[in-house]
Amino acid sequence: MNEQELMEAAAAAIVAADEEKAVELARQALELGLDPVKVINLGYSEGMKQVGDLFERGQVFLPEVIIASEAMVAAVDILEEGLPEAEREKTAGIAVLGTIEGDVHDIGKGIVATLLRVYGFEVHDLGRDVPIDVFVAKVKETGAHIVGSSALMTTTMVGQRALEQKLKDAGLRDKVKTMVGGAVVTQHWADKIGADGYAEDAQEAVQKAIEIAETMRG
Ligand code: B1M
Repeated sequence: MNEQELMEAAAAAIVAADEEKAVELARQALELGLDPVKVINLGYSEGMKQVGDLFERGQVFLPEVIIASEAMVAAVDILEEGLPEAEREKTAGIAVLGTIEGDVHDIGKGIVATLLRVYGFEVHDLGRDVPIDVFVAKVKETGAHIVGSSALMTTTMVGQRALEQKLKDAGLRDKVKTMVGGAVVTQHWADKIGADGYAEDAQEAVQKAIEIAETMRG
């Protein structure tokens, strides 16, 4: 099986909500020496997108989406074993991350957290459905350079704007940079709410975070 075939099979395994196959393909990808991040982005995530489209069209239902996402999590767990060891010296910067209040989608945010750790960030992952005040309190407590929020729904992305405001209210907005992401979020939205960074996928999120952290060190 070549790289392209594996990507397609990985996407198909997610659409079929076939955890066993998804895991087997993740192991195969590592054996073939493929880039785990590329396999996640172009294989498994592509499958999740297709599941989302089928769900929107009423062709699959919530229980199937749940099983598909469990298959994705299991495959990502395997692929993460193929990532280089997280840098022991957490010198790249401090990042607070979470999925915004009212939103339980946390697979993508988890991948972003893992990659940031791999690239030497000290990451405080607050989990999902995180109240805005909890983000603000964690930024204050840790002296974070970056606070990143993930939103997957049009109803929850407004929380990212609320976060900008609450950071201002707490007098922290000039001390911390903000990053936003998640399926419904765009560069346009980031600009509109005054976020400092936006990334479409986890790899881009790391690049942006590194750039942002560098500007903060001066
Ligand atoms: Co739901 N869901 N879901 N769901 N779900 C979506 C988001 C939806 C688009 C599906 C659809 O209708 N097409 C839709 C939202 C519609 C909208 O608002 N526009 C939707 C809905 C409606 C819902 C419910 C309301 C359904 C219901 O109950 N009737 C409900 C919400 C409950 C709630 O949150 N309050 C719900 C529930 C669920 C499950 C629990 C079943 C499950 C989530 C499991 C979990 O996360 N633990 C689920 C899933 C799996 C999806 C889809 C199918 C896939 C999401 C995913 O994991 N993608 C999704 C469809 C879609 O996204 N097209 C959908 C893979 C993941 C790797 O990608 O998270 O985008 P993503 O992360 C990427 C990038 O976005 C980026 O990097 C990641 C890796 O490359 N990124 C960042 C993410 N965060 C970042 C942060 C950054 C930078 C980059 O900086 C800080």
